Amino acid sequence: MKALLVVDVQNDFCPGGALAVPEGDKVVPVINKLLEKFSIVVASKDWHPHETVHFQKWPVHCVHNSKGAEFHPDLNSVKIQQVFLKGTSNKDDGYSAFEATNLDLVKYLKNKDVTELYVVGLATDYCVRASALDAMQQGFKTFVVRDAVAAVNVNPGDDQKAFDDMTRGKVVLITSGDVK
Ligand code: VGL
Ligand code: ZN
Repeated sequence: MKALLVVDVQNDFCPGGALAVPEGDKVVPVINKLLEKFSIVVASKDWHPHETVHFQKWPVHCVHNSKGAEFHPDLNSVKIQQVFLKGTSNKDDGYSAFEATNLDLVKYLKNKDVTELYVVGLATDYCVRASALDAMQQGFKTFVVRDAVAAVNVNPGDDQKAFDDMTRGKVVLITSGDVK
């Protein structure tokens, strides 16, 4: 079975949000089209407490239960079968969806006989990268859909660095047209 993992398509990571990814909202229509091609769809949410060491590196964003932590309003979120909450501790960043604390993502996917994971969303250079590398480590054949991700790019070229890291980690980079 294949599954789609939608990473952190939340208001705070989109233009106008507290930690906006340039053109972060451009991934939304691409993801909405991809949603139709999967029978198993899960999503992660960055879901921080009010105070966390994470906010020493980043502006305050995606505080649990806030407007900024909601999915982008145009994301077809009715297709999402389970949400995984991460970054919930006040002691670490929790970038990877596999660090979710409400449910175990590996167990959830393996229970549904998922062997191939397609990763999309925000941000390429943090949570997408960390989630894709963890997925490979956990034994999933892992794909990242290049036109369905966008990067923060704190430093120019961070997106390319992330793609290089993922390729080195045996993650396969594809475009949305490649998904059957
Ligand atoms: C993320 C920076 C801080 C992400 C989360 O979702 O990629 N980036 N927190
Ligand atoms: Zn965060």
